[in-house]
Amino acid sequence: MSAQSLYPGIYETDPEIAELCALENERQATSIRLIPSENYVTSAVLEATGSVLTNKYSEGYADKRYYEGQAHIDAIEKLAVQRACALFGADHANVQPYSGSPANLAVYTALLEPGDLIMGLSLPHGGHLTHGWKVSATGKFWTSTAYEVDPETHRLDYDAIRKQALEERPRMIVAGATAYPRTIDFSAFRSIADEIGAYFLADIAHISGLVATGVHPSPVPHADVVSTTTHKTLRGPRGGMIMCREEFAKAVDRAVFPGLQGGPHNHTTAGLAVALKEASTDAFANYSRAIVDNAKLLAGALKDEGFDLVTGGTDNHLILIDVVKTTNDAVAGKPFAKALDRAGIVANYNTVPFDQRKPFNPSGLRLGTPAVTSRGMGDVAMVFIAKAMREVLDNLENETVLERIRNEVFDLCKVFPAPGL
Ligand code: DSN
Repeated sequence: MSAQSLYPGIYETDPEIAELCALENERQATSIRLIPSENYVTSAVLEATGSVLTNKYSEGYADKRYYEGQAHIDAIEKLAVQRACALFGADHANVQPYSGSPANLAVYTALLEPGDLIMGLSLPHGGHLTHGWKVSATGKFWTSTAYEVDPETHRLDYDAIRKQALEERPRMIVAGATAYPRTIDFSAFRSIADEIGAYFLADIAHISGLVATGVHPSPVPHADVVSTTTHKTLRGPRGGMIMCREEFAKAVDRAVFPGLQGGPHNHTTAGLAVALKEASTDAFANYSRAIVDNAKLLAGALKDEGFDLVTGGTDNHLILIDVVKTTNDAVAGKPFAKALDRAGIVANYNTVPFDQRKPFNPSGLRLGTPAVTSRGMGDVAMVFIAKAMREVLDNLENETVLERIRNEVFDLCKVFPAPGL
């Protein structure tokens, strides 16, 4: 569709931006999106995020605002909070964080003193910048130490984490990951935190949709605080959310506003409320199960094609390929990701545990199934993807082969239209 028909309002004012939006729409419609942190929101979520709510300032919380005219905004935020608490079984939810990084910053601001020790999963082992990594503000304003995955299995080793925690005595232990393909045992983290009197934060950004539907065990009964983004497996708008026990509610709310943020993005809050309603349906529970089924199918098909997978497979939505190991050192993650992109398959290069290479040109490739599952793709598509990825790996510089695969991807995408586009 033309930019003019897709975005008539933008087109009238700014055809250049309308064209770029239309091109992005086309790219999302016609490529296989395997970045595990991305998804397609529904038209309902899109409408909410594009609504007039973007016009309103609402510093404060429902019934306690610093601006007038909040009748409808308060109702929307209350619904989002109620739906979050009901869906996750949480005492309290703050739906105002602008995204996952501000959410984590707010948790540390709420519960820690500057300089306190945070212990999170090492970034190159699958953690996140905001779990105390040194280049992040969370590693500058607080001190930090990182636990790693087991050198043999590449899985979390709870005995080793416990031993390190007893030695280093962090004030907060963080569980959660951006590149860990296995189930996380949140109760084990709770026991470790209890032994040393530490707070326990579970960052479920990647898996919150799976947690909401019981497809991954929930940290809510175990963690003091649970943070998440809202746009990954949860399939909501770009945003963040914090859930916590009642005893931490005031501190968390104060840290978000006025501690770190100004007015909440009300259009995002409305989109989140809609997404949380969608996530409470049977259809969404089926969708979550299908994400994991597809990930397991894709992992099996990739192994059949000779790919080396970190931990040998997956329990969740995410797969990490060791490209360097797969190719006996011939190809790294970045050139593979770039060739895949030219063939219409979009993933991202990523470190693998104990990577000998630098993060900007690492050994691995990270992929996931939330977005393709939103399109309704299943077993046949997963086998197609694995075979196509093998062909790309064997033909990195062969533009004729990449172009043929690009056309096959295009045809497959036509059979599985993406929601919201
Ligand atoms: N950028 C997100 C991801 O891709 O996992 C984490 O913040």
